[in-house]
Parts: sequence; structure tokens; C-alpha cells
Amino acid sequence: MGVTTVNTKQSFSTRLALATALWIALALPATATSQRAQAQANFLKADANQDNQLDYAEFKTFVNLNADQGLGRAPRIRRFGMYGRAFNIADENGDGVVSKQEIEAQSQ
Ligand SMILES: [Ca+2]
Ligand SMILES: [Ca+2]
Repeated sequence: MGVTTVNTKQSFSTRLALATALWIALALPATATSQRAQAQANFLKADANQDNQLDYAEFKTFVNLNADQGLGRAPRIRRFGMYGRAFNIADENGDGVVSKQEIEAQSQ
């Protein structure tokens, strides 16, 4: 009897540990932090002339990279070809380029 009780407890805590590990594994890729890190990496990749701002052509590259990874609204922007609209929204101060700060403001 005593042994059975111990075994039951162990298997319960093992299952709990497994469930927790699985939950963490599933939850992690979807966190805002990792999405933001991916978007930042994509920003650097898309910024062809490395001036820390995206012109329209660079912005399209940025959206396509994000869409490949399913980040935010990028897959929808690509599917509907709404690059121009997204660019105008992202370019808050209307200077014709999208800065890192403007991208950050978008992703919040
Ligand atoms: Ca640039
Ligand atoms: Ca701007």
C-alpha cells in the first residue's frame, strides 16, 4: 500500500513536470520578446544601405522576411499586397522612410 501511494505521487509529479516543460516549449516561440528579436534581425537584413531606416523597397523586403516567419501582420500585408498602405502607416512622421523607432512603435 505504502509503495503504491509513493508511485502514484511520483507519476503525478512526473506528469506535472512534463506538462510544464511542454507548456514552456510551446509558449516560448510565441512570446513577444522573441518576435521582436526576429523583427529586429529582419530589419537589419532588409536595411540594404545600413542607414538604420527602411525606404519603400527595403520595407517590402522587411515585410516579406517577417511574413516568412509569420510575424505580426506581415503575412496578411503580403497576401493582400498592402505594402504601400502598411508603409504609410508605419512612416508616422511622413518623411518617406521608416525608422527603427517607427517599427518599434508599430509592434507595440
Ligand atoms: Ca536603409
Ligand atoms: Ca519616418
